Amino acid sequence: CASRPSVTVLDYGAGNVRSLENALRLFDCHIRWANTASDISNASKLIFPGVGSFGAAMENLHDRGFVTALKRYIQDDRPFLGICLGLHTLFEGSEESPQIPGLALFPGMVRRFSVDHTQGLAVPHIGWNTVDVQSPMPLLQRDSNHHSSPSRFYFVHSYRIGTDVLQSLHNTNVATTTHGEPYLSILQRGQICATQFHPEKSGPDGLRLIRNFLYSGNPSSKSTEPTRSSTVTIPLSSPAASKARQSGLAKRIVACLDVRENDDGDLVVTKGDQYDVRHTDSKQVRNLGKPVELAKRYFEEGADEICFLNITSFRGEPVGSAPMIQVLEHTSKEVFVPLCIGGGIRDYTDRNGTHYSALDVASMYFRAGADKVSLGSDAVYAAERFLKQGADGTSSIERISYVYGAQAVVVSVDPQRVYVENHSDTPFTTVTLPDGRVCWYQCTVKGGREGRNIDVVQLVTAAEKLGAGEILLNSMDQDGQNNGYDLQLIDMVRKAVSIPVIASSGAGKPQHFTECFDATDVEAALAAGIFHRKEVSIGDVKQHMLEHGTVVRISGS
Ligand code: 1PR
Repeated sequence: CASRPSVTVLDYGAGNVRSLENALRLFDCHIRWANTASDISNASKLIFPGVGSFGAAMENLHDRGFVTALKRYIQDDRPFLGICLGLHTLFEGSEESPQIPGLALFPGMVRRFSVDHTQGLAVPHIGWNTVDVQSPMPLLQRDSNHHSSPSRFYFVHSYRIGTDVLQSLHNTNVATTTHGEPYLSILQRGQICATQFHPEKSGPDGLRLIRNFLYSGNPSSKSTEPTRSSTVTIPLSSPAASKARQSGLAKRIVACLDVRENDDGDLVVTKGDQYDVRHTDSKQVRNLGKPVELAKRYFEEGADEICFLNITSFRGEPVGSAPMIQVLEHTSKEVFVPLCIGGGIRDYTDRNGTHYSALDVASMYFRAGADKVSLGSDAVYAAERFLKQGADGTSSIERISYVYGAQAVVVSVDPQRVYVENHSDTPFTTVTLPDGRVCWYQCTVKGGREGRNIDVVQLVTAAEKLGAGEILLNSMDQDGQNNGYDLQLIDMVRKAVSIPVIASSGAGKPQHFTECFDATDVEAALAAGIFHRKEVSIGDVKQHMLEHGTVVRISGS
């Protein structure tokens, strides 16, 4: 029908465009995929979702003969939305790939953040941040103005368009975001729009921006407001609430779903107690629900990220019967916040003798809707090799990071405490626990079943050097204990790397989250058991964060 918008998506195959496709389907959009240059020339609206590295994106555009048609389309001021790299490639070039020029439709270079964790500013910049709109921005139009929280969008990048470039942008509307320094987060000149953040992963605020782009020019047929996540109810006038709504990067709350087959062969969400997922009496695998249903509930409750961990994949073939592929495909249809998938991402050969590299496995997950992949055991092996012989470009971390970008690679750490009498009893990095005991943290593989001769600091520093973009820091000792996070472990890791850290294991009540953020300044905190057992909701945690004055994303309000 006439009012049904038609849009062409320029997919160059290096990232997760499934969530963009799913977002477009929400608005009853007619989607075309650009396969030839004429598909671009004939587009009525064009979206360029860019994930991965600048060089890979530009090389792909050249290889497919898209550059001339794309430049012509934009120079003719036709409806265009660039996302993340789709913004960067509009400029002259990027420090990320210095030898490869961009489209040079706007003056200036994209540069790496000049901040680091010593200022409490991890790079990549991952998470939910606000935008400071400097001039009218139809893209951000809201249906009603009663909203109380600033819109927050999901950013995941290490390179940005800084103030040096902003000053040379004429007759262009801009919005900026600050991560230690202000940088360009929305550009709009005529019908050319581009965002540094991922609107397709930014919940209701992001879906609203996509809708505004689709219906720009015929607002009369604009579809309804996108799905609203539940919001916490707290008097907005309270000093704490107004502080928590301040601009800047919010602390992320991640819901984690440990997934495995139970003894009847059904894929269930389970939960370990110090990594033991079987009930003490019945020995049955704990069954706390179905993966897609729980993920949807957590999205609606306001989770900032969903993490699936396929916890027995080290045994069989991680992608053999592809159960997790289907979980991702179904989840990404209705969950519009970042999805991380871990478990079994490594080189392997299936029962027919077909070889899959870790990059092949990761690519299957990205195509199915994952935004990040998490490496556990394989990251330990990669770190052990790195400590022995340095980096040689062959590790799974290096190979996935090169193609999809550091921000797409998470290293999941499964440490167990090893107690010693004195700090001098071991060469590994030790801490003193609140009860006075001294321990170091041994890395394990195979779901905690095998201890390795490497400690957590060695693993996370090697992982960062190999190109990982984030650390998921579990604790076997605290897993499922509900008495709080291992603050000594988390603080030690936070200080050891400059990439974001997600604290995991042990949350029992909302106060444990703010205790962790206050004591360690990590970017995110993860929980599983209290959410699955409905002892605490994500809304409860965010309400407490608001009252505590911790910067938090309140979605949809
Ligand atoms: O080694 O690359 O195949 O990855 C395996 C992945 O599965 C790793 O990320 C590893 O952490 C995870 N895993 C393996 N076995 C288990 C187990 O529980 N038996 N899950 C497991 C580890 C960590 C969190 C957990 C938090 C929060 N679970 O998922 O939920 O501790 O729980 P809580 O809030 O209830 O305390 P590879």
